[in-house]
Amino acid sequence: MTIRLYSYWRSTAAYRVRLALNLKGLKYETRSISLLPGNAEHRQDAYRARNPQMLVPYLEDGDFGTGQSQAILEYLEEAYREPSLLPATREDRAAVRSFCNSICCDVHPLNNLRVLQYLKQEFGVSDAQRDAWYAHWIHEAFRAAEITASQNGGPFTFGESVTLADTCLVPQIYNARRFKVPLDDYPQLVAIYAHCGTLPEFVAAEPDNQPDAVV
Ligand SMILES: N[C@@H](CCC(=O)N[C@@H](CS)C(=O)NCC(=O)O)C(=O)O
Repeated sequence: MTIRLYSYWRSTAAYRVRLALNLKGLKYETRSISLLPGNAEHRQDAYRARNPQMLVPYLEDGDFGTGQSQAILEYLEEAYREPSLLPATREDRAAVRSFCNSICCDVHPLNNLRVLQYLKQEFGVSDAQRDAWYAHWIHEAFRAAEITASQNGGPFTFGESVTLADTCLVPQIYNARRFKVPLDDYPQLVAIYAHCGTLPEFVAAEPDNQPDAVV
């Protein structure tokens, strides 16, 4: 069965899915969907017919398809169990999912492209105000993430094993760096990011290494 990922190189949500696919050793085809204002392929009929939510990522696995990165990550975890990206006990799995939600539900929706564009277009905020908004929500989440990750000791967010938490954290750090948010207060998160950056599965998922990257 062919696995196909509708993706955009700079999308943090698509980056999470690329990481999970790579960590599970799954081969997949990339279909690039440009989010650039001039193109906005995600808003065009062809893509909308596939994903009415008009967001990337969207995953197809044979005849099955779904959007929403968290649903995709959970689907991959159930469909391709080994290697698992969740811990063995339900308590530990809850902790990983809680961490993932703190990034994917509490930060990303406030900081994604359409929200930042809306702030500018509808409320006329300046670039500096937009960037302050962005940084505020990063700091809110990263303060807590730093505590959790420090308690777990590294090299990954939950200790010795890579989990879904890393597939959510690493793209959000990439994005925070893109927006030049100072990360000095988060040495453990930065160390995890650096460690993950040495692993081929993470390198292959990096935005700059995607077929549609503009670098
Ligand atoms: N909750 C969704 C969020 C997806 C999302 O916001 N994707 C962004 C890119 S990271 C997007 O498609 N943005 C298009 C837009 O904002 O118009 C998920 O986790 O998949």
